[in-house]
Amino acid sequence: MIRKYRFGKPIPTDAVVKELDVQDTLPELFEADDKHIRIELDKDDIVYGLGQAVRGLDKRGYVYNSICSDEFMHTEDKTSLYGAHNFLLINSLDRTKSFAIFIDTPSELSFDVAFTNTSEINIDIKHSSYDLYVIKADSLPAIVAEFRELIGRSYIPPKWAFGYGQSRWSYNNADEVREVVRGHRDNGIPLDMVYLDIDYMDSFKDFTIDEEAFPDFEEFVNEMKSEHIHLIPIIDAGVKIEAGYDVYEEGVKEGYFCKKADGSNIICGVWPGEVHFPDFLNADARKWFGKKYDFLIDKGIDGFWNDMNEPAIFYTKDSLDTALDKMKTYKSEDINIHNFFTLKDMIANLSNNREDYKLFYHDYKGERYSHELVHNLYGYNMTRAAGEHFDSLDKDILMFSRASYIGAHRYGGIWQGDNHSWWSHIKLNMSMTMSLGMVGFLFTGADIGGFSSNTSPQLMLRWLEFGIFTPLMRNHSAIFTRQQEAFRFDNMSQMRDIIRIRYAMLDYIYEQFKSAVEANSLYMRPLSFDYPDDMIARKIEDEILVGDSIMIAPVYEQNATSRYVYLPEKMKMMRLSSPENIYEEVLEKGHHYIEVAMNEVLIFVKEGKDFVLGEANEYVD
Ligand code: MIG
Repeated sequence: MIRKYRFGKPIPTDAVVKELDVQDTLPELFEADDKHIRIELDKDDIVYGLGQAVRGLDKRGYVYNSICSDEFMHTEDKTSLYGAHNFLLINSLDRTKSFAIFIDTPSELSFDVAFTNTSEINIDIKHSSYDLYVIKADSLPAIVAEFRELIGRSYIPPKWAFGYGQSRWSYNNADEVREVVRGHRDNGIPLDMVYLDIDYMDSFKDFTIDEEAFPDFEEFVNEMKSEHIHLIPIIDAGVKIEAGYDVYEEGVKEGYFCKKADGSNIICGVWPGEVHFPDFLNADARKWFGKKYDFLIDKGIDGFWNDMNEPAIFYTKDSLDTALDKMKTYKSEDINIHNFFTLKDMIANLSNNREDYKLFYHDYKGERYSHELVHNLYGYNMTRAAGEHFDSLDKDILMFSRASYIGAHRYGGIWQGDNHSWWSHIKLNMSMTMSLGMVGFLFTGADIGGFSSNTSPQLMLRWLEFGIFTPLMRNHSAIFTRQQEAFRFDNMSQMRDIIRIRYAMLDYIYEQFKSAVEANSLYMRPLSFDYPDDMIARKIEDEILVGDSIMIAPVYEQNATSRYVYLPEKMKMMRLSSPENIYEEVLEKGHHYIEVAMNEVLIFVKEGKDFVLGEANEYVD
């Protein structure tokens, strides 16, 4: 049962797809007003939720901020990442008391989840006005299903998008891409996608191609198709300011860019240099931008990733000008330790400065809103621009994005952003994938091997051993880091065998993913969902149920060759080092300490459930 409460005059978000009557009596344990919600927690309550956020699966014990942020250091002290997913699911020991809440507001809010007070959740809604949904049902899966029904069906990508993808920021030309494809094909490493980062564009302009680096792009797309490779180009939010560039000129002419109070288009700095930001909240601008993807679709492209859409702002022209003027005054001053830091901070604070969100406006549903008030809807509506256009075509197109709000899950997936080549980020990938499913983002995955920092052969291998189960399976790394394509490592043949396991499981993964979408259930979920009365299973965060039949227990510690596994019921353990090398053993319910050699994956099959491996092809289609 879902109950809706309204505080103030909320700005619509289009997150939910169902109209509900507004109630007036809040449930027990709740206190709420325009700016604040307080919920009492029992000492044994587990608090799931928040989709994309740092720390473990149980969010209890920290404070999180819902404000879409270009955050490239996913350390434990961070309070926000790229998405705003205002959903909490309280798992109570007394099953009948479990419930979930969704706070629907496009502006910033903070969740103090038993951080200040150990037995309370305190939520501060910065700009007041919101819809509160309270969802009750008799089990965790039923609560999630009701919520997901409220927010609408999740996006399903084409089947080939469940294959393996290779990406890197700095595939600089067609020959480098060819080398990557050869490296996989020659070594029998399955591959379906190669991603193109901003390097393929002409001067980082959306919907252009660097003709020197990628001569005859259409022909190249075809060549790749003949190798069964889909090229997946990136699209950034900002549009370069450049006379003669059609996207820029049309946007200016039609008034589709975000404006300052004086009516001029705001000028910001991102990769292309100075840009304008399309007003994705404006339905006409959305339609216009969506059609622009045809430039690449007409050349045979059938997948995209949308980036920098929090939006990420390196600087605004105004703030940079002010800083440059201020710099001049420093020239005539003695620099001492105090003004040195003021100077240093002044430059550092130019990037992703929240004050800048007050400087521009959106034309949204017939009203003008300060960006600050609708910030969390920006990335969502960029995904929607693409998704709505793709829906109008008779083609299956892969789409995933960086920034998001609940609702965007109907138009595309998300990847988990700029993680690091750290062991702790395998763990973060595990918990985030489960939390994201709860809020509808079933199609998700992290940069396997880690985006920033240098990966190691072992980290890469272990990460793949988990990554073969995530819906989006993409190896991606940053420019200037160690090359991390599987074929570059001396343990390449082990990586190949692990990736081949993914392909042998492909039908299982695809079918289970689709049925999770249809049933509004979780493709990846914690044990507590299936074993609610098992007090040990309830607290376990590093074993994951994947689809109906299996449970996994990934290794995420350096040099570990064994790990603790709790079995909530008798299961068949499969220990695989390739689709052909499988050792099987039936293990009893209870505590186990299990060996997992560096090149092995553990899969536990539930009793009475089917799990069959198919053939491991080198590509899906
Ligand atoms: O400021 O396009 O998260 O995946 O490789 C960095 C370059 C911009 C951030 C994305 C990352 C991508 C990178 N982008």
